[in-house]
Amino acid sequence: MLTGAGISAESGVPTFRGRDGLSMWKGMPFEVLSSSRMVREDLDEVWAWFDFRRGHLAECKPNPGHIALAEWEAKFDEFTLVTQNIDGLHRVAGSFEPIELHGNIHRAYCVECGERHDISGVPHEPDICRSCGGRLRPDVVLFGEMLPTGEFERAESRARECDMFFVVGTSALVYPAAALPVIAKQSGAFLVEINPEQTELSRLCDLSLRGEAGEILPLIG
Ligand code: BV8
Ligand code: ZN
Repeated sequence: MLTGAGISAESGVPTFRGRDGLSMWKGMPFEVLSSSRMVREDLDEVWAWFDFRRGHLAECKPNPGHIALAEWEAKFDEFTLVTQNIDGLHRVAGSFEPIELHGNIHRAYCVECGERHDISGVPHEPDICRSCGGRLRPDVVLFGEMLPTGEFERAESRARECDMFFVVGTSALVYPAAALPVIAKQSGAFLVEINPEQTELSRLCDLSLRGEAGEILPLIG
């Protein structure tokens, strides 16, 4: 499974590029706000953007789509959940150790020593690093940044081995995550897309289920 912002849409988490998308904030496109350059140039603004999103997320709960995937994990011997989402809702729904390619908005790390901190429940920029007093930044992969070492490689090897690959709620525009369904298909997997809209991937899919993840996933499992 590869999931994107669309699987959290029914939980009230705005997607990035859809109609209701959170593609702009304070007049800046999110690709600019969520970038390594912004962390270097204006970390205060990055925290304002992430604190705003964390505040909204505090009201969001997993939906039947997240819950169905947590149940699939228990049902199938071989099952891997890879997500581009940073909202942590797969974990709340009961998915065990999803591969979070883009990090997690409820964690931060120190810009000096790299120490990770859990910031769930901390509504604003957390205090200084408990180890070295350095400043923290969101533990999220921003545009122009490398993915967490080993995570993409783990996801890629599972994509090469799987019989079926589901791509749920993603516009498939962001790399290297968007390469995973292509790798799976090229390795012989049956590729299924679940998305109310057509995407870049649709023509490659063996099956495209046009609808909402929260409705379709509980019907399949
Ligand atoms: C990197 C965290 C290597 C931050 C995110 C030109 C060509 C190709 C690539 C590039 C390029 N220029 C730059 C790049 C690289 C860039 C990239 O891919 N850019 C794109 C925009 C072209 N990638 C990177 O920078 C990556 N790093 O390449 O490093 C490197 C590094 C240094 C030096 C050299 C090389 C890092 C990418 C990670 C960026 N971080 N998120 C944050 O959240 O603030 S990405 C961001 O987009 C989110 O994580 C999100 O998950 C992701 C993808 O978006 P989607 O999940 O697909 O969401 P979207 O809104 O787009 O679509 C929602 C879909 O759901 C829609 O299709 C909709 O129809 C559907 N939907 C709606 N409702 C439902 C639904 N589906 C089902 N049910 C519903 N109810
Ligand atoms: Zn530190």
